[in-house]
Amino acid sequence: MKLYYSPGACSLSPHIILREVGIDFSIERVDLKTKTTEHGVDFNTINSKGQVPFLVLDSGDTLSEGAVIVQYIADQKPARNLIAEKGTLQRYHQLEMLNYISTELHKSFAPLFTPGTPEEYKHSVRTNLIKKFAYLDQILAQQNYICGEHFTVADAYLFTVSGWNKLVGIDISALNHLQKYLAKINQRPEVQKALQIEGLI
Ligand SMILES: N[C@@H](CCC(=O)N[C@@H](CS)C(=O)NCC(=O)O)C(=O)O
Repeated sequence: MKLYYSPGACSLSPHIILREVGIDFSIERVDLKTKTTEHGVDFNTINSKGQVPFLVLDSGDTLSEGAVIVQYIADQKPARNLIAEKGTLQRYHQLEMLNYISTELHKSFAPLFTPGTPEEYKHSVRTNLIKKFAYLDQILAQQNYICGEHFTVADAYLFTVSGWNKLVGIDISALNHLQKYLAKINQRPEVQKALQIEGLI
């Protein structure tokens, strides 16, 4: 399969999960400003949403939406335990967290990356995001990973969006449990490889 990505964007989450499951895959970088892939193809002709992540399966079928892509990838190698078995309550709790990260965190960052967003609005967005990260910090005070005691797809997604804080002037340094957790995720060999390949370290 092939993942279209942009360095440090939300596509880092499925990139990490592809590495963690140890599946055969390739990646192709997309310049989101020009909507051109590294091979010079108009990305809109590949994904009419014009967004990463975008996964092309070996069958030619495609998947978009990061929170869904990571489920698909994790389900290819259930033994890796990156997502709970289908139909279990644990699985729904993990989906609950993926959805929270997607709707309450990921999309809230958008105005902070958009040129021309009024400063007053940015201030309220930052305040709102700090509250959401503080909520997650409290969860991480009780457990080692965001969905329990082992690494799951939700951790790759939370690690990815948490990395945007420093880019948009949000200070989460006081959230000690979150800080400790992010340092732990950052040390995972496959996370380090994904960061290196995307040119982020
Ligand atoms: N709903 C999509 C949103 C993906 C998304 O926001 N991708 C961003 C990068 S983090 C992007 O491609 N932005 C360029 C654009 O929207 O034109 C998902 O959850 O995967």
